[in-house]
Amino acid sequence: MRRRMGIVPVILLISAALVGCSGPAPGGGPQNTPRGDVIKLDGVQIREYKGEKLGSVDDFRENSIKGPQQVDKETYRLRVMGLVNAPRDYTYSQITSGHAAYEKVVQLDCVEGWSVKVLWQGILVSDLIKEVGAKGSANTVIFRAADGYSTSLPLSYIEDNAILIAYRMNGVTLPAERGFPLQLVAEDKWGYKWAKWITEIELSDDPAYRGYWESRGYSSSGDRNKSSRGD
Ligand SMILES: Nc1nc2c(c(=O)[nH]1)N[C@H]1C(S)=C(S)[C@@H](COP(=O)(O)O)O[C@H]1N2
Ligand SMILES: [Mo]
Repeated sequence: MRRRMGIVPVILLISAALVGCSGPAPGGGPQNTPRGDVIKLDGVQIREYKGEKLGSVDDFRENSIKGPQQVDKETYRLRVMGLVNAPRDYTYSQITSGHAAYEKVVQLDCVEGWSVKVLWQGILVSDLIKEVGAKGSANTVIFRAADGYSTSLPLSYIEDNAILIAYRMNGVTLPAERGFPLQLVAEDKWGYKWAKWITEIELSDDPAYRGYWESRGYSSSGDRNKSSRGD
């Protein structure tokens, strides 16, 4: 399951899209994309998985509300709190080394009309929730991020679909542009549910909570087989 890369002394410089932020659609500003910016990776990406071709780290468009966040691995903490028995702060290595690792090929679809499918590697959000012990009244999981972004999903969706919080994609550590240290792999949901740079997971009893794009008119369910507007 787990792919250990060790320390790879090669730094791959890959060109990436540099995109203006805060457009009118989730991640949807004008794409003036002056290519030529680079994303540094700590290894060579896996580009095929069980016979299926994968997209690349630099196929995603960087159009986050405040641009890429630089999170310090040493001081980083992931707080899991809210309606739980024992709130906890996790260090980066407690997340990446202290839990069972899983991997899945999942496609992210942004409402702007672009999609990328890659291999995500990480841990189950529900494993963290088990550790802190959700109270019976908890039914909603709110994700907050280093840039002030937030989004939420039903607790049942997180548990029933073995939803991952990823620290690697295509076998390399998530770069800052892709949400280092952690991005939610919200499969079957529009891209705006895929919180990057996650710093806090709150267990809540408020299914009506609306995150950044949800409070700006985007669907709270965020199902990618439905319109991204409404509900
Ligand atoms: N913290 C944070 N997470 C975020 C966003 C953001 O602005 N801030 N944008 C979302 C949107 S709209 C999309 S489509 C995906 C895109 O991921 P990418 O920027 O890696 O392409 O991130 C999502 N996660
Ligand atoms: Mo998006």
